[in-house]
Amino acid sequence: MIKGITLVAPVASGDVFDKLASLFNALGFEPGKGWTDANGRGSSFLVPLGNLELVTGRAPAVPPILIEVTQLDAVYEAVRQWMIAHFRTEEISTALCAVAETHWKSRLFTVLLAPNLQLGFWEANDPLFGKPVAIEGDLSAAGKKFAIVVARWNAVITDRLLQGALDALHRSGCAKGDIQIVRVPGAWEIPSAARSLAETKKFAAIITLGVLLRGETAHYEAIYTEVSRGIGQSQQETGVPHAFGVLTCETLEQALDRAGLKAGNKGFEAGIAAIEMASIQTKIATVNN
Ligand code: DLZ
Repeated sequence: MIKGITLVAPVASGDVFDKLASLFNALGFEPGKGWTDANGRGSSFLVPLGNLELVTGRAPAVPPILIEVTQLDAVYEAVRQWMIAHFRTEEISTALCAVAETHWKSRLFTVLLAPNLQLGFWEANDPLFGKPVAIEGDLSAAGKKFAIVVARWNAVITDRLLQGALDALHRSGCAKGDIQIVRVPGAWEIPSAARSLAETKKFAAIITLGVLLRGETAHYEAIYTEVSRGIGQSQQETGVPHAFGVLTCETLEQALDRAGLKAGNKGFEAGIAAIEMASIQTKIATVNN
């Protein structure tokens, strides 16, 4: 199955290589694995979407590496500032082209960062073009407060879920001081703590994390039903989004797989869901009738 696409861009010298890595980090690219061996180095930068575009006939006059962004003017300014720090003034005027309209309903600017390494940054004039109009949540957690309720029972797994949820919040811009973690004895106690937190109205969303193991939990079905009902009810009655990260598994191994081994980290997924729902709530609240 296809997993992703990698464009390999040779860079002439180690010095330029380091400078470019600093620029891409500053622009907010997520760092990939990278490598070093006796013959060279590689730095990789991850983006949320890849797009392999085959072209026939006259190729459009754009660099082979095109980076789609939001807030093109802010990206232009960030690149310009970076170039002021790393290039001579006369070099900048030829390497960095101004933002201009394209013939494909978008705006674009190009920058020649090194010989054979020209990038184009672009933004569609209508980002919703071709998409049904819908309210969608942003994945930015900056400036919002989140609460995490995590059960101590099966802590070897819930600790991993907690790390996943924190990873999601931090990577999305949430400040450390804006996260309130509450540890409760077991899954049974999650709903009441979640509700108390939600009722304070201080949090944009609540993330609930726990693990119920069928083989080891007496009245498993009854407990699970109550926990999920309680979390759902708290969400509905307080209007504060609650992300559901309570695992229900047959075995410990299955739970470990869902806490960062073979099947992703459900804590991370709950964190992302909370961030998205917090944003959706804000947008819905500002919809004009
Ligand atoms: C008692 C119990 C059992 C048997 N199993 C679990 C479990 O698998 N996961 C979990 O989070 N908690 C479990 N608990 C603890 C209860 O959730 C609760 O904390 C205690 O019954 C005290 O009210």
